[in-house]
Amino acid sequence: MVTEIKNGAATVYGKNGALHVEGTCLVNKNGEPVQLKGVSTHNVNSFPQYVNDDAIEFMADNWGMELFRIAMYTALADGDYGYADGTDEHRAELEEMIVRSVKKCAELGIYCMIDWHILFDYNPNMHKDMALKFFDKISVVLKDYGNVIYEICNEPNEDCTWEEIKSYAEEVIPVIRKNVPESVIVCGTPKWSQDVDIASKDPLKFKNVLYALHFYASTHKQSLRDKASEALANGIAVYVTEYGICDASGNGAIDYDEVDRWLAFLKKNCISYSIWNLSNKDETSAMIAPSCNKTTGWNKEDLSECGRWFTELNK
Ligand code: IDC
Repeated sequence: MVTEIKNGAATVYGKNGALHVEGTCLVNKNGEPVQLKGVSTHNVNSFPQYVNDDAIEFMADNWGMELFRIAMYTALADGDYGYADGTDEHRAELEEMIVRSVKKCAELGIYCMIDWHILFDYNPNMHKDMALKFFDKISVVLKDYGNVIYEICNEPNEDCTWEEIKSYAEEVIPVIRKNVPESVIVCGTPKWSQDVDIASKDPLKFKNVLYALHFYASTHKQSLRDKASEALANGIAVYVTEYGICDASGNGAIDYDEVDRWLAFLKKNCISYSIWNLSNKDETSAMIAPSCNKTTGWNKEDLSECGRWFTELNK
């Protein structure tokens, strides 16, 4: 089902197979720690053109992309409806996009993350019924794809508490696990997925779960790494499903020194990470230059500063 060899060499999936969590680490089929280098789309309602087979293949072959994260906003954002507040027709298109992408990633031997991207809907319980239906439906269709990671709520925020997130997760996780018992699942944490320390004091009672930690290097620094260290010391596994090298608005200046500190921290703790974002929006975090309309096959000149940094990044 998933390609293990491509062009004569083992793919990232071929080397690692279906993943699971041991202690604070995401590990491969042999129990060895893995650290996946991922790329996150922007909101796929707004930038669907980048979710195409050629682009996925291009990034896997040329950018060292090992995981493709599909950021599916659930509620209205930037003028575009999300999965939960859009139409049935729109939902069907998004589901088709996800299934197609997972299959393409499988064919390339890379991983794919399905991100239920709550943001303006700051409490996952707001669209819980829709989430339960979505994850049930999609996990049945994708049950034989061991390269899928489920991210059940991107960034709870405002006054949403860990107790509220936990109760949501306790309903959503069993729905996925009924269809895919060994699935790897990432759960968001309070305050835009920063309060992993709070989650670690009252963790979920499921195996193969990681907790989302999001950082934007010009905004989030040592104090956020301290929270992550506390969470790890308390025994939970952390996944940086999204990060930026600029500030938390997705724009502003790049802080390379802080980025280096973060990457060293992630490496030391074997934490996987996906960069925000694959689009040509006129903002620092977008990897494609605003003037470039190509949707695959980008040259160096087609990329923004962030895009060039990422494509030259070696683990
Ligand atoms: C930002 C986008 C920006 C968009 C905004 C609202 O970069 O173009 O206008 O969302 O849709 C997050 C979120 C992610 C944000 C990103 C940067 O998960 O959706 O994207 N960010 O602000 N958390 C922290 C930062």
